[in-house]
Amino acid sequence: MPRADLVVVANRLPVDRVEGPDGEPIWRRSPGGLVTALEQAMHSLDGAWVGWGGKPDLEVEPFELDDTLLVPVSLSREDLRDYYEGFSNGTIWPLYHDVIAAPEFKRSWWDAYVRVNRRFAEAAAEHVEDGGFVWVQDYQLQLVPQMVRELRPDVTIGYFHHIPFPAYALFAQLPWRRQVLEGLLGADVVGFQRLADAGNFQRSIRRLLNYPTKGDTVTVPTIDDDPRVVISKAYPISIDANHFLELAKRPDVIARAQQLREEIGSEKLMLGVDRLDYTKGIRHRLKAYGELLADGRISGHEATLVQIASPSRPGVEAYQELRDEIEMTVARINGDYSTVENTAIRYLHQGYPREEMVALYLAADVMLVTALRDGMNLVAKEYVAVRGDNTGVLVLSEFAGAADELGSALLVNPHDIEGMKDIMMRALTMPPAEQARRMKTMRRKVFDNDVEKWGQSVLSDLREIRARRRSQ
Ligand code: GDG
Repeated sequence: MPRADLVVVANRLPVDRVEGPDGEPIWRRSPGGLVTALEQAMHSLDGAWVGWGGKPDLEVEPFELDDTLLVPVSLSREDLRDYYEGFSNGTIWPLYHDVIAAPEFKRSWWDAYVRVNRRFAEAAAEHVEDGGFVWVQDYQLQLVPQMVRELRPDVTIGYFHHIPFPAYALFAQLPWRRQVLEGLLGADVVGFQRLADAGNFQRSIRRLLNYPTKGDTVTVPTIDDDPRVVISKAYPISIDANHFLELAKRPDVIARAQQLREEIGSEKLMLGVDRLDYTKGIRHRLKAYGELLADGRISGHEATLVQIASPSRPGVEAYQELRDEIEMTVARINGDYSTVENTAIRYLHQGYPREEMVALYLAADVMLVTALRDGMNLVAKEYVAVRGDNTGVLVLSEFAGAADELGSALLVNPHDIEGMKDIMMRALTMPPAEQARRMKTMRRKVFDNDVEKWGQSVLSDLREIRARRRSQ
């Protein structure tokens, strides 16, 4: 059985199964932020990745791709319904995003979550070297750290939580709240996006488990009376800023940005890029823009809104309802305020290649990130990274993790529609000198703290823990 020094465990493998040139299925890399973050570590350490292959009932043996061992975990249609769409996206996602949508608590979903988490944990335990590292990613796998610890007490375990961790009063609703905390505390390092998330986690531990916490640490009692110290702190995730800047310098991307501007034709372009998700505040953004048009403060010719809403979780009911609502609102606003020559809102329910996204970022005078709650929000950082000439305005929700680092954006409370309208007007009329001053500060933050640094800081804490343990 092939084994690796570092095993990353994530819901999805970083590859897609597609049809090859002769019609046979092949694997193609689907590089996302996480892959980039871990690339260096994976190569220096000899890495493996455990995750679902993207198709139900796919039974495939572990295989090598670009020096990484990929270990597919098989999920049936029922697993996907109950563990993924059910417990992960119908219970945990809304509960952890401040119950913007109502979480459903179903025992059959929980049972599937336990069963599937065990499958991921077993695959990780089977493929990690003696004394190696296992690094678990995100809310779909909160029980995996504890399960791996039981199977392989010799390994050092990290967990990173990409979404918010809610306040105690909300977390306390979860019928399986103790099991989830114990699951996470199986890790040696539990990482969060914001300091506030780590604080919420520690408060829940004190209230529900009565374990002491101090600074970045939680002390977990053990039966042999040799308490284990778990680190829980913020490691704000980021992007590969240089990669985005490189794309933004490509002549074809620059030409595409100019073409977009010319064809759209309005004086100013405001842009929103989100997965179609109720946490992203798309409805609030549309409402504010629609009211600015209705009040006569702007016309569609003066400021167009381009909204990319990439398709997401179509199997979950709340997402189907949200899509209907957004599309109705867009149609109403366009019906009332577009002209034959000019469309007020260009709404696109499609996914695009990264080059097209960067061209849009370059074309946009104002980027609207108005999430009601968001772990970090990488779109905000991507916009900042590509603005090499220091022009452009970022409007950023104070409820997105990115607001902790990007305080020089125009911060908004997306629930305050009047406030948001004023901020949009301010963004549209901001003098170039102020744009440059704000953009420079934000760009420094994003380039100084890129995703490689994020990966390194988690891994260096894991290495330190392993070294300490070995010397004991
Ligand atoms: C979760 C947390 C946290 C979107 N549409 C297209 C496309 N994208 C890319 C963006 C960006 C990424 O997807 C979205 O990242 P976000 O951070 O905005 O949001 P989530 O998907 O909700 O991610 C979030 C993140 O995990 C990381 O920890 O920041 O808070 O919710 O990179 O550019 N990319 C392409 N075409 C699209 O149509 N190519």
